[in-house]
Amino acid sequence: MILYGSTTSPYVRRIRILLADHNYQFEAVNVYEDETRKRFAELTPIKKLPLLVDEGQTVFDSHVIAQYLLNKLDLPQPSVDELNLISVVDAATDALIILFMGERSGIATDKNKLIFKLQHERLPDCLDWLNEQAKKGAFETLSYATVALISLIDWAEFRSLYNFSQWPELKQAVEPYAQLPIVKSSYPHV
Ligand SMILES: N[C@@H](CCC(=O)N[C@@H](CS)C(=O)NCC(=O)O)C(=O)O
Repeated sequence: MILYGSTTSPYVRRIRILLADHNYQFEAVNVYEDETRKRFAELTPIKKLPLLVDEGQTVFDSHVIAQYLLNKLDLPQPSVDELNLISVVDAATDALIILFMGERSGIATDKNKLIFKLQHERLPDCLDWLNEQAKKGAFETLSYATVALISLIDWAEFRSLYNFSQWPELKQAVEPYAQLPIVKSSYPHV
């Protein structure tokens, strides 16, 4: 099993945590480097990380990879409520990726541009909703939704993209997992 990824991507980290106790090969790919992207394009037209190749089966997208692995490892599939949590974490993660890419492209990412305005509005709305779910105990086990939340918060803080202090229950929800070996060893780094 080969996981193509990076040591910073929040989507890749979800899969690394899911595969914590399993044998696999990790292939680091810098998708923003032209030559590497060209070679990566031979494996995937999407050219996004993560990508999994297992016994000749190529799997695109972290969600499909997660589903594939849960099946393969005989683990329970997430409930609709859990999938909703994941969708909202995704929306916040994607919003921050868009802002990050805007900054990396040298574009002002303030609310004067519709694309960035939408992300600036979406982020607090998603975090408010997740914070309410956290109060109801939604992240009390290390489910895949919790893994997604950990990956989002750590990545956003690592990249200095967002301050989560307005959402204390979210910070508290991920705190109990911070010292787990796989959570520590997969913490984003360049
Ligand atoms: N929906 C995708 C999102 C993956 C994603 O956005 N990956 C980023 C890294 S965090 C990427 O590869 N970006 C490269 C690009 O946009 O060209 C998934 O869940 O796998």
